[in-house]
Amino acid sequence: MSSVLEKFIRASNYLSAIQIYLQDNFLLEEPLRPEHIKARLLGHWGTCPGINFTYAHLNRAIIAHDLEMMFVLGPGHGFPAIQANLFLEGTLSKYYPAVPHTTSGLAYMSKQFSWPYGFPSHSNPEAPGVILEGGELGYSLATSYGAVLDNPNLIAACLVGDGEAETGPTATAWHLNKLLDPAHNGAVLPILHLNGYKISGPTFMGRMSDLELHSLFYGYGYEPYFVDAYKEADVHARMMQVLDEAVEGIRFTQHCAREGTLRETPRFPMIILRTPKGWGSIPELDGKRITDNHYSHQVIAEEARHKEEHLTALETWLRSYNFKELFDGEHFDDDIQSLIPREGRRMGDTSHARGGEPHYKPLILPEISNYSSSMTCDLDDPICGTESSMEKIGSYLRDIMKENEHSRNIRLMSPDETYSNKLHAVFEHTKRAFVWPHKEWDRDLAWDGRVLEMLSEHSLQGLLQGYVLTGRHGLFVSYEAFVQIVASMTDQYAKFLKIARDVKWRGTIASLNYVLTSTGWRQEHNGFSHQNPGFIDGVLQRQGCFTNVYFPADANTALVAFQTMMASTKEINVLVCEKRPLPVWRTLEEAKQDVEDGVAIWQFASDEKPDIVFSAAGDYPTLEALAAMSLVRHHAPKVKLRFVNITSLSALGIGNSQCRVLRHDFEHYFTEDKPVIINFHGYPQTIKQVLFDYAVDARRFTIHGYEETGSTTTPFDMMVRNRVDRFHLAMDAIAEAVKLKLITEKKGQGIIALFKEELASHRAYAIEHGDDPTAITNWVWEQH
Ligand SMILES: Cc1ncc(C[n+]2csc(CCOP(=O)(O)OP(=O)(O)O)c2C)c(N)n1
Ligand SMILES: [Mg+2]
Repeated sequence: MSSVLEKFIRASNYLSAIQIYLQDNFLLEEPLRPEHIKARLLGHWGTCPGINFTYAHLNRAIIAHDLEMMFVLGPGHGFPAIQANLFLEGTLSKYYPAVPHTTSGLAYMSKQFSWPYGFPSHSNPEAPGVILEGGELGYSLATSYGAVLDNPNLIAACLVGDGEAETGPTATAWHLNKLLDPAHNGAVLPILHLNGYKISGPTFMGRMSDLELHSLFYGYGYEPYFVDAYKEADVHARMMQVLDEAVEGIRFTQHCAREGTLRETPRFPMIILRTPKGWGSIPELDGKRITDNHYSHQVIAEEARHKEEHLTALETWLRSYNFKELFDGEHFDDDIQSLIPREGRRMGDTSHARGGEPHYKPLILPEISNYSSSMTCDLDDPICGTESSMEKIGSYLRDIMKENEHSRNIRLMSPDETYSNKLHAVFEHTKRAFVWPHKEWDRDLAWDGRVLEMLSEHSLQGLLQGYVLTGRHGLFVSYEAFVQIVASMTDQYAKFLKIARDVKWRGTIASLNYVLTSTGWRQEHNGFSHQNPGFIDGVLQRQGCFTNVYFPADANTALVAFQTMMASTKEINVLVCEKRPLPVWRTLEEAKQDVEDGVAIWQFASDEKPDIVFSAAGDYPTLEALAAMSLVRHHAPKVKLRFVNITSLSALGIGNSQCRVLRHDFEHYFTEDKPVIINFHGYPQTIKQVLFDYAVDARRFTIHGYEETGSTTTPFDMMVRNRVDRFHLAMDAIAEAVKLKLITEKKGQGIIALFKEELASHRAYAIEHGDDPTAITNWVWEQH
């Protein structure tokens, strides 16, 4: 068997290498000449031999044990190796008929690699079997754990680079075994690839001894198996033995868990694979050690087009694979063919990586009319008590989980905040997954729980990506300020999604949904560090109509927006709402319309033919804007006002990406020429950039928002300091009324002086009593 594996790996190494170098003479039928070499040599060689070694051995194990396996590659720069294996197993030809399993296909694949308008240099959504680009390193392990959740028969073989293993996200993801109940989930087989180097130096783990590594990973709860290409007389025999034992170990643990006889903490295997970086290529060049050194990371013999010595080294290396012996121009050697798993079992062709049927099923979503706020009032009286958006979402989520229990296809990810973010209703139905020892006094823990809590936003994001990309549903609930930790992961996911949306054979997947709560406006008790609305900016920067940010003003609207997000597909959605009870302004029917349109004139607060328009996005900003309107109406009753609520923004502007265009013209809401005072949940710049495409005369817009001013203070003072409070907004309106000659300058100055006094007395009260005056906290809307 070793010789069979050796042939397969020889073929995949050759196919990987020629992608990086050759634009002609692909089978080396002639002596290698400079013109056969690409003008720009772009790609990464060093990692490929270890990937090829692993892939071939996994193929053998798949066939021997009839495994349902997917391959998740951490160092996505090793894409030539992935592509070579997709070619060998026939998957590339299946998805890309332009690349037949012949010399012409091989030539096409080689030439088009890292070529303008050809194949990218890194793993990418256009490649079958891929659910992670691995351009930004660190996410393979968490993504793999996400993929195997609720997929009891799936094994995700995850190759982690030793450089990648130095990243924070990877370091924390080793702990994800503690969330994985073997009775109901599949398994991750981590393969830590110690090729000893990253781009330009040694890796820490590469220089750790076997004892140190064993202690570390045993401590994390794994059973480490070593495969050391430096030491083994027959490294293939060793890898086969290790893989067989690993598969048996996984199956035994799963079997015991599934028949109810597993009593102790499960311990899954992992493989620590030591290989020389650039294994089997050019030993030395220009007096430098290339193989088994960081110099093999990218392109080696990079001057092959210009320097005789490099060309010769390259040719000697490529010919060392003796590819002709393995491929006759039409067919691969029988031994190679024998290592290709049967249809349906090939890693590149795994249905799990495609979304759609049979893995994706839309959620059964309960009818939201059952969750209407306890309305005691009719439409003329819009204040129908107060309610917490998050508690309402919690009840709804509990029922979604109930309704879909038989499908086991929804998960909640939260960094230790399910209770504090008021989603505790879900614990009436499910628990928090926790497989390591429990204490009697622990609450809401179970081996099998739909809620995944871990104080690692990176791990949760990776889990969610893996879960969603394999056809299931989930949401990530976070403190608003700390979701920034994964902003870059979200960007990377958005890039993947942008391309994946246009790949025909990628089926439906659910949207990636975030709920951001414990928002900055009510983090006055935790202070400045907890005040950061910046995550939405990155999301709104994503070009294309697949990102939405919802700012529900009340609990009814939050519920409608939440349902919309959970029903949507192939998008990234962010819902921003507070967890404390706030006034309910909208009936469910109105809320539905607001969410559908993304923007609405709230009639109950609006006059005919307004002189000034107030607008707000967000729950507290809406409350303050409405309170400001009351102040203006009280002090300057002749000034006519309108209130426009902005329920969502997308990369396209106001409204969600489903709307694409507003139901009415921009001017229908914001008038043609009246002053508009906007109170925004996030940074004022965010709304300014959105307005750029609409507003002909930007000078009529005044924007209030988070001005990066915060501290430990009272809730109202938090808003005053950022000028999003009712008095600052009302002062702006009074100043506008003076400019419009609706009130005299003297009257205006008098009102503004009064508001300033109010602010000063509020401040004095807060300093004396440590709280806001009840006139502020108990304010309710009175219909004018
Ligand atoms: C988060 C992140 N930081 C930096 C880089 C730049 N980079 C690309 S490859 C690489 C080295 C990777 O080393 P390793 O994981 O050991 O991969 P391999 O040796 O298998 O090529 C680095 C630092 C990156 N891609 N992602
Ligand atoms: Mg490495």
